[in-house]
Amino acid sequence: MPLEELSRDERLYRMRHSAAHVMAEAVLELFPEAQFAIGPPIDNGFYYDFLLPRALTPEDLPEIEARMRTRMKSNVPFEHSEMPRAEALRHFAAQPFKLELIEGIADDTVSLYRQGEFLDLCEGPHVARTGDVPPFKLTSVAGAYWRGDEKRPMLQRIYGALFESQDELDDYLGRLEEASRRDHRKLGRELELFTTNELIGAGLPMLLPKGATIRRLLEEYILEQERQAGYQHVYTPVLGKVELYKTSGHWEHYKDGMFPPMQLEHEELVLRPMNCPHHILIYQSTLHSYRELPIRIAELATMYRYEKSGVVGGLSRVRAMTLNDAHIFCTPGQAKAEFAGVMRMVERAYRTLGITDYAYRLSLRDPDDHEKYVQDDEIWEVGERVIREAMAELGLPFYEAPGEAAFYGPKLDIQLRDILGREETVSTIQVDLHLPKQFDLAYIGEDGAHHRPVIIHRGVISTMERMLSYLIELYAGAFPAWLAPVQAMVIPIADRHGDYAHEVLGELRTAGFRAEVDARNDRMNAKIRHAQLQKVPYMLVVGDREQDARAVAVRTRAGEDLGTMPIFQFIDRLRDEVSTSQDPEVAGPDVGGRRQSEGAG
Ligand code: TSB
Ligand code: ZN
Repeated sequence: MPLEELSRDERLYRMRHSAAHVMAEAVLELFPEAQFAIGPPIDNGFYYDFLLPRALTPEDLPEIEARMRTRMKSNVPFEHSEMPRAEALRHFAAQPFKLELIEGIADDTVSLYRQGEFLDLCEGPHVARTGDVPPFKLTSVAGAYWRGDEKRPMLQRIYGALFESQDELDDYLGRLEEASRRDHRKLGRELELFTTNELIGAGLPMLLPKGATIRRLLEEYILEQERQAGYQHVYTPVLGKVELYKTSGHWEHYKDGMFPPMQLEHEELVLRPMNCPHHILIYQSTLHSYRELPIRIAELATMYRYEKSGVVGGLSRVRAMTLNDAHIFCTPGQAKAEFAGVMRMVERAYRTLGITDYAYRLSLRDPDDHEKYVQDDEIWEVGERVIREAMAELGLPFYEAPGEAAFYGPKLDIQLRDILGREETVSTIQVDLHLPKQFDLAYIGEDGAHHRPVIIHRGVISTMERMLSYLIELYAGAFPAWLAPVQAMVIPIADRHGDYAHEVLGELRTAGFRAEVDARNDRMNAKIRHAQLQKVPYMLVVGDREQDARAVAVRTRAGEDLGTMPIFQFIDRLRDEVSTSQDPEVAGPDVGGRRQSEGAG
């Protein structure tokens, strides 16, 4: 079928897939001893995995690209053929990955595609000729395990971007560049927010003082929101006996996500992968009447998950994490209203944090996956109904994702999108009828009999780690004043202004602000530049005139000159800005220069 008659997605699929083949041909030309694995089309482009005699550097990419362009100019056809298995095994004798793929094919013949001299194992489809491949660019190289299995060889994956028009490609490459400018791992280093150490291990980052300040502010914010909404905060240990997780079902359904147990005298302990069992046992420690419900047990709770080493990195996916967690124990009749209450807290938090690009996802079980999900149709049906009805009443749109539920029940996940449109689950609200059964939970109803409560699990601002990573990228490190680790940098013009600079610092700190003095022996302009690079919202320059007038000359990190003002006036201004950002509802839109949002789904 001619390309024009296909849908855009089908065209791009063929073009990207074809580009991957051409790339494999070019790489094999450059490294005749290379072993090649698989090369599918993906969102925005394509990749191919190789085992190469040396590590590629970014400088290799233009060379590979040039060879690809030569192949495309030659405009040879992509030709489909079938080959008997035995012959294919001979043809790919020097290509162990291909041999493994052929072993996995049940048919007597295998499907192949050829362009020029290059033959690849492939089901197709492709474009007609190599000249039909539109504008592309090789963008990066990353490590990837063969078949995603960390016990198998680590290969080098070359990524390419490919679109139908140069404009689309340029637009994407621009966003890619912006994404790397905002990369929280890079900014985390530059702005001294967090660090990692091999001696500690993968997925176990440490927050430096500045990152810790932001985390503390997030924690204070959410704890206060929860207090106002009637949550009760507890502290519970990060360990529990294996029996606890056997009772909850984690042992059966979530073991792959847990650290192995520790044998201790007569006990076997595990690091908890979730906090629910602890909160459940707190609920169960006394008998509750329907009059007390809902009971909302909350904790900034640390938990540990065994995430594969290949997927951890930075702060967004870690092995030790602290969740803004709560478990709401309520009657079945209260579940919908509690769900809606959580949703309102999420929306308010997003407005305060400036988060606008997100979608709602109803995460359902995969009915065929008996290992991952508890088998009890009623649990799933009731939970799902609560979420659907609550979302309908709230008038919020959502999409559905089978196979993304928790093992104990369906979830409403809030999917945040980054600048490249990549989604990540941040907030989550889950309706659970399974754990109440497992722990035989009860409350005394109006009729004096025992009834089973429902549990709503929820994380509003998610794990501190994931939220921090998201916010670093959202703001490209330039946090709004209320979240900035250093809100103002006092810059003395000369040594003789040092004492006054420290007086200003004292005033700011007494007023509750986070400030520093840049007392380094450097020129004023260099210090301003340094504070700008550190993304400090305000720079307060002090010289003779400011000292005499007990004033500060205020500049913003954006380069704006706000003029000279008395110290107390600056303090008032900052106080206003901070309080309006933390309570956007009261302030109304566009106060204090913050970005305001209406959080559309
Ligand atoms: C909400 N038991 C529930 C809780 O009561 C629970 O643990 N749900 S969860 O498994 O979905 O995790 C809650 C949130 O933690 C997720 O929505 C996600 O935003 C965040 N999270 C999960 N795994 C990681 C990880 N490896 N690193 C950072 N954050 C994570
Ligand atoms: Zn939970």
